Amino acid sequence: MPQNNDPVLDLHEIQGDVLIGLQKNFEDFIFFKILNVPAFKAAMKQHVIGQITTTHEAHDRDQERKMRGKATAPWLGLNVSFTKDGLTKLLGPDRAKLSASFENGAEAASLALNDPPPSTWLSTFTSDTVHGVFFVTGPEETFVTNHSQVLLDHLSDSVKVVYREMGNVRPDAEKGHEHFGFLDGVSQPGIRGLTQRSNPKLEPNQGLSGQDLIWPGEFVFGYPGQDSNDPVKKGPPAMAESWLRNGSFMVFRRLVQLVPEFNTFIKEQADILGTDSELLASRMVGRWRSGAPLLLAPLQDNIALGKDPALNNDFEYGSDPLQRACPYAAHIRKTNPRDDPNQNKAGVQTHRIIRAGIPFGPEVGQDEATVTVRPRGLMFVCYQTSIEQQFEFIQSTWANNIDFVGGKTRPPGRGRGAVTPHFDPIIGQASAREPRSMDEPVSNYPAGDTTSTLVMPNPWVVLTAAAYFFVPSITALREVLMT
Ligand code: N7H
Repeated sequence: MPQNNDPVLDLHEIQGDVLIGLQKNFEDFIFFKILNVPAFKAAMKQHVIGQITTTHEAHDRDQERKMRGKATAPWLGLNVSFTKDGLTKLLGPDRAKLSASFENGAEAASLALNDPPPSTWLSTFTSDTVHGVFFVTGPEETFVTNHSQVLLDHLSDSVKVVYREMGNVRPDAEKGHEHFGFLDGVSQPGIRGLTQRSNPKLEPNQGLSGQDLIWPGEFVFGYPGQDSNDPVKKGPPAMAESWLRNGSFMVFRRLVQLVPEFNTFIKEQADILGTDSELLASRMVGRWRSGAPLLLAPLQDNIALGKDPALNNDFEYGSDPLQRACPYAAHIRKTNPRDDPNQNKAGVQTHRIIRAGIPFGPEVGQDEATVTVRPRGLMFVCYQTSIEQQFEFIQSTWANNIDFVGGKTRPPGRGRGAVTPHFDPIIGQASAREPRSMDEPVSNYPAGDTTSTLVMPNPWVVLTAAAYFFVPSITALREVLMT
């Protein structure tokens, strides 16, 4: 809750998935096209807007769950957002344009992001214009599908469902882990005005230890963002028309994960490189499967550390200048280089995102020892106020850029040449699908002298659908979009 000079957020206005995340074991993604605008607007006003889960509700539910250790009710979550074509459908062709990336859309961005071409994406997803998406979430699948059906009944033939898919958290001990087996949702930016400080006196600029507090304008329109020269100070709010206030941009990417192929590759390469396969996989991610960061557990997993939110983000990269603990190319070091001495920390804080994805697809079956038979992966969702400076920047300027993070040299005795970290091995994409590399897969912790390279002929994360959305505030829905 707000302290000191924190901004006051309109929690009743911001949709619940943006800053907190809807509580979800199952999430129905309903991508729709609007067929009848007046009927759609009438149904939204009469039946849907009042049901949308706000940040206030999502926050209360989270607090309740933390206090009791479990949910008190089968919580239903509902959010809605619109593509550029959806906004044009609702506001007319003369509507004011939002940012260039949003207006150009994910298909146009695919070339610059080295994505597989849209012609290879799921044909149902690309079969018609997507105007918007509903997220319907809950604790059980039938609960969610029943509520989705009520929603679709209300909207009746004012919409056509273009594509629909159910995301589901993984079962039992794998709950919270993505399909490669790593704990997900560990590092999220803290939000000034929302995230509670665990140690306000000693760490006034952190939520939990190591969780930097970020000004909310990085994620929601209408509030101050980060100052790009000072990691603590507020900067200007993202420029926006007044009706965008309390809204956000959402990036959706359906990422297939080739799990048997990933596991087979890791085992083979560990043998070839003479290293442990679990250590190799962790060096590609930057954390062990438990969530324990390599910066704090460089050589073996520490399960207690992995699951402790008070500890599992309490690290920076300044203490690891030679990538001995964690490779420069590791997924979490590429996508958030934190205080890396070759970066300006304040600048890094202007490229943060809030992630809110969920896995999709079944567990790996016995018939899938080496090759994927049934698709599975991540319904990746992230929130920001600049798609250019946040999601796209992370993907193209950091993950896909073989020279990032730059300015590194080998330790004395191993040559003085510059280090090329190469690709983020998890999400980095090469322009012509050529094999990707990663520097220093073999650990040199605490003082080894091995120069090694991992060559990855094929990606294990494959984009199969993508779209950019605007997530309006409750008032914008009522007073601007549905009038
Ligand atoms: Fe990543 N993975 O299993 O390897 N991610 N990610 N991601 N990711 C993170 O901190 C993964 C993807 C970020 O602040 C963890 O929650 C997989 C995209 C960022 O320290 C794990 C896929 C983008 C962070 C994974 C995938 C990002 C992060 C560690 C795709 C943006 C936080 C747990 C299938 C372009 C970094 C955690 C920080 C963490 C995995 C996608 C970004 C385990 C499998 C597309 C910013």
